[in-house]
Amino acid sequence: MDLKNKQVLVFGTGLSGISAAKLLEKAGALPVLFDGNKDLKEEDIRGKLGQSRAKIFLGELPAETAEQLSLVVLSPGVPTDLPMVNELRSAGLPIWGEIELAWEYARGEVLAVTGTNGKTTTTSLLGAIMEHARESVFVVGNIGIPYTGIAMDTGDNSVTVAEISSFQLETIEDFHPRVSAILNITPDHLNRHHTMEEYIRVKELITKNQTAEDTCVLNYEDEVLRKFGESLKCQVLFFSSLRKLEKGIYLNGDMIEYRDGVSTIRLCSTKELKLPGRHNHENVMAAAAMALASGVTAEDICYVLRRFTAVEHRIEFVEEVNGVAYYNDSKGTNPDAAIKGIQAMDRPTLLIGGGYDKESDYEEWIRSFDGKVRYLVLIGQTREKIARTAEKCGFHDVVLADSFVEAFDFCAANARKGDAVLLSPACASWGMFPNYEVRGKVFKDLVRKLAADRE
Ligand code: UMA
Repeated sequence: MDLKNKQVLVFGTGLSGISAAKLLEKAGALPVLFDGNKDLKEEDIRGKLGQSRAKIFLGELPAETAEQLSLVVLSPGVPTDLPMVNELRSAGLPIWGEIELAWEYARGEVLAVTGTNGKTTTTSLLGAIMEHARESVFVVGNIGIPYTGIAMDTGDNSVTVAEISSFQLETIEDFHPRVSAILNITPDHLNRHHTMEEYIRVKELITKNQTAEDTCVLNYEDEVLRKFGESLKCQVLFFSSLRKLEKGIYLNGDMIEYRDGVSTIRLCSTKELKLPGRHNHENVMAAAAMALASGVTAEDICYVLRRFTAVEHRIEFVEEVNGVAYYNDSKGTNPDAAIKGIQAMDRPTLLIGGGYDKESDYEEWIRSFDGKVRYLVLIGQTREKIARTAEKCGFHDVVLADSFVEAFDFCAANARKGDAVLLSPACASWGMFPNYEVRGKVFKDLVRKLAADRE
């Protein structure tokens, strides 16, 4: 689409919106930034934009401005069924997201990762493998680096490794990864997608434009994905942590093996990895499968697998203070991710949970405590809902805290030598923090302050 001198609405002025507006300006378009939050300050937004001709509207978009638009670019956090978005769509405007906008200007090969959990670890690991094996590599997307920010810097030899959320997939049109992966699909973001069927449909959109020359990597142990694999036009590479596959990548005891249907290549042992837990072994297999599909040698893949360490905020060991180990799993933003957080603990745990309500069901999470949780300390909008579920499941050691600091202080005061304190909230941070990264950083700062005070 030729956007020269065209007015393009950028909906949302967060990370995504600012980056999209900058790209549009470089492309010669005239961005019109809009944010529903009327309390934002125009000068703050201008400060982030730098030199810019962009118009900015907060709270309301004048009808005469809407009439002059040629395209709408939604930030991922903006629901696609918002009344204002529906009106713009009904007026005949194409509704893109940041991924589609970036794709319009990007070159080279894209390797795209989605799934409910494990996306960030898999994307970072795959990024590290590609950086080891190829010259021009970019790691972008939901990971916190907008794809639009680097799209124009990519060349024909570039590889872009992208973490793509369901929010971002909803608005793709022509986005076409050479290799895609869907790691797993468990309930999340149901307040946005409304039904599980719709959430699955959106996740599967990652393969929408893939052809027989492309590859999709899928988790064989996820029934929905196993079935989905049968319907795909592109090549499918399965991974499994539970069984040997005739074709695909799997665990044979501790050994990660790849079988192309004829011969078997032994990659490396899980004992050599620095990423703990079965879920991480699945992430490793998915990243290795994607790298193999894009032509990286097994030797190069293994070199990186043996050296790669955990991603920040994902079951991240912070420090031991007075014999208590503190873990930051702020990225445990849904029950399934938080189950992996508690499963990774090997000692009595004081668990901080709760936050923004995404209409999740917390029963399975509480049932996964397995006698390990000494106290569940709850914060945020969901605290009463989770406390009721805990009660129903027969788990009574629940404490309600009025603030994040209060929750932390309770844990620090009540943890015994040999315990763990784990922040793994099963909820998004919104309402208390701008994002999970800030929540994790606040937690780590509190741990470090505690350590300094005890010295
Ligand atoms: N806004 C409106 N109306 C709305 C909703 C939001 O005007 O109905 C405005 C807000 O007032 C705010 C702006 O939109 O000013 C925020 O936009 P955003 O929520 O899309 O956030 P960004 O800062 O632009 O970050 C987005 C992603 N955020 C979300 O998907 C919620 C980031 O993913 C992503 O890293 C970034 O773009 C770059 O691509 C974060 C995330 O939480 C990590 N993702 C979810 C997750 O991982 O579970 C999907």
